[in-house]
Amino acid sequence: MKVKVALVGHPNVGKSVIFNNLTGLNAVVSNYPGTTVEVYRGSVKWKGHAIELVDTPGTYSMTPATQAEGVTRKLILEERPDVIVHVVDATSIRRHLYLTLELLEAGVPLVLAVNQIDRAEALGINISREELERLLGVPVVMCAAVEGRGMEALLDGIIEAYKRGPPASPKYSRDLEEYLRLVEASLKEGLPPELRRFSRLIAKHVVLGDEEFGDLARLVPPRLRAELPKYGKRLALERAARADGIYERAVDAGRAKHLRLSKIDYVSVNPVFGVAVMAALTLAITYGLLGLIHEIGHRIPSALYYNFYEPFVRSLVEGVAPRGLIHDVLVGERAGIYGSLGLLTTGVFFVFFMILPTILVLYLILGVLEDSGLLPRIAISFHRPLRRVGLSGDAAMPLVTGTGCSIVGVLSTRILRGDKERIIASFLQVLGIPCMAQQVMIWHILGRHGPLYVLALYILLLSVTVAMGFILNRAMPGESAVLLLELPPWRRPQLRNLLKKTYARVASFLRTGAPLVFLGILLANLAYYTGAIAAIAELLSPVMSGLLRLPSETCVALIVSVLRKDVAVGVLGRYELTPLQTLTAIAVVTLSFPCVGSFVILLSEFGVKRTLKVVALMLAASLTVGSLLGLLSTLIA
Ligand SMILES: Nc1nc2c(ncn2[C@@H]2O[C@H](COP(=O)(O)OP(=O)(O)OP(=O)(O)O)[C@@H](O)[C@H]2O)c(=O)[nH]1
Ligand SMILES: [Mg+2]
Repeated sequence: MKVKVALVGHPNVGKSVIFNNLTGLNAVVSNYPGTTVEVYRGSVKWKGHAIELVDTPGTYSMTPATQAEGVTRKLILEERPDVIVHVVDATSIRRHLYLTLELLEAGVPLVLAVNQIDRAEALGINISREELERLLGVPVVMCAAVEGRGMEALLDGIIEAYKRGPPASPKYSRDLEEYLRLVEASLKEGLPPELRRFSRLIAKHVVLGDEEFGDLARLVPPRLRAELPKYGKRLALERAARADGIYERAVDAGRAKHLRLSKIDYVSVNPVFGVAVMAALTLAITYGLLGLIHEIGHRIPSALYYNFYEPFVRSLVEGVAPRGLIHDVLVGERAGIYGSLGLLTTGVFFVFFMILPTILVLYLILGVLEDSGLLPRIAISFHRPLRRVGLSGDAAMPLVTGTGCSIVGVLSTRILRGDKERIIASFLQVLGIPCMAQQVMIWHILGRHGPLYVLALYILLLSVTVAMGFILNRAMPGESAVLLLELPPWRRPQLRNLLKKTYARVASFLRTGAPLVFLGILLANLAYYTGAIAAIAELLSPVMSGLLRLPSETCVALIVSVLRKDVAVGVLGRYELTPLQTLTAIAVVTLSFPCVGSFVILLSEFGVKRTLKVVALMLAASLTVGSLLGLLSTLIA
């Protein structure tokens, strides 16, 4: 028998850990709300049943406030799972039971998975499984997913719920139930056939004033419609009271050690001190560590490359094709990383000897930050400054994710409330936050002139990003963002999870990024080989040398930047540029367009029109900054 099961629940409760445990797959797990923003699917065989599991983005209620939450509701309504597993956090179960009731009322077989009982036990919180089962009328399973505890019981619970069929919906007071019945009856005809099964649930959403079903409210006869707000309030209050009642009876947290804020929490959420400490910390992480890792991650791989790899490959290729197109494409016409642009020399060096070792370490560090619970605390202290640019502290997580790769970062903006905040957060990261691979290159190319230039570049990019944020915040209609971030508990990062996550991220770079690196290098190489570069350079010369004060030929970096910005920065290594020119070129490359990967994701998330606006703004920013730096070059010279 095939059983389709959806894992649903608040963010950060452990849905993805359960999903991974059961399916053996690797959905990303992190200790902050909003890790999962897309639906993941997997399957498991259990006692003769083929269970198809769906991991969903965390949602606080069945009335979505964010894109990510919308994904979950859509899944429930449109895919109609056979069983819903509601995963809750045992240490804060009171806050979750409202959603349990909502899910019960959806009329889909339900299992309650009370997860993280290891923490609840440590805190002295006692939860009666039997009492919860009795009060809710659905199977209840206690688990500690990180320890693999309760997974078999969960599978049994799923099968049992499936066999039992839809649970009884909780009954509210008589007149409310009667009102709901009338509203349901008036809507039923107007519902598309596939939604009729959810007519009671949808009636409740109409009563609650859910915008998504606003059109349906018009089907309600005027006499009833006038009472919608009154009964909406009643429904919410009665549901909350019911949830509280269940909690009081099933949970004993009387002698629990309170989940107190630790000292560091006070520091990190303090508006003045917090920002200062956290800003320093953030800068230290991005700047200091990158510099340090550059040293360590660079020396050994470089030695290996120059002493063993390069001579070997070059002699091999020269034995087969001593010169000509094939020779130049594979190992470049000249020796040296930046002179050659060969696929087997420059390409392999960039990907395997330079970017790979560094991002490996950086992703490990990012993983520790994510899993410890530190990052969301940083996010909170950034709430006030971020408000100035139309964002909230919630946007800090997608922005941090964007320092890895903005493809992932833009997707993460789905956890934000409101379109305005989503667009600004996406735009700012494709504009001013270089991806990890590009940062590695920046250290190589600009770092040659000294770390101060790298710092200057970061400050410049930050200023442009902030300025753009100010402008967008003023120019775009929409309310200012509110902070609703939930602080996750402090946790000791688990090595296994760190390694898995890092592996997945690095593998994703190798799968989707690396081929583009090679393509970019090939493109640049052919541009030189065929002489096309001279023609393009002449065409672009008024901008390149006139405005930006760069050798016209560096336009190849701009062209390649459409594919990969790390390669674009790398190509600059070929030229004899002054430090200021290098800085100018990198700033222009960074600011000018999104790379092809980010472009595609912007298109799919925001559509053609808004994406083109983003590109136009980026070009404008890049030309402005480039010309100012060009002017500075002239003044200095
Ligand atoms: N102590 C403990 N930690 C757990 C348990 N289950 C999950 N965690 C931790 O809780 C955090 C969140 O886990 P995820 O699986 O990413 O949570 P999620 O529900 O998928 O969260 P979103 O994707 O944001 O909706 C991670 O740091 C996990 O290691 C558990 O049973 N015990
Ligand atoms: Mg998840």
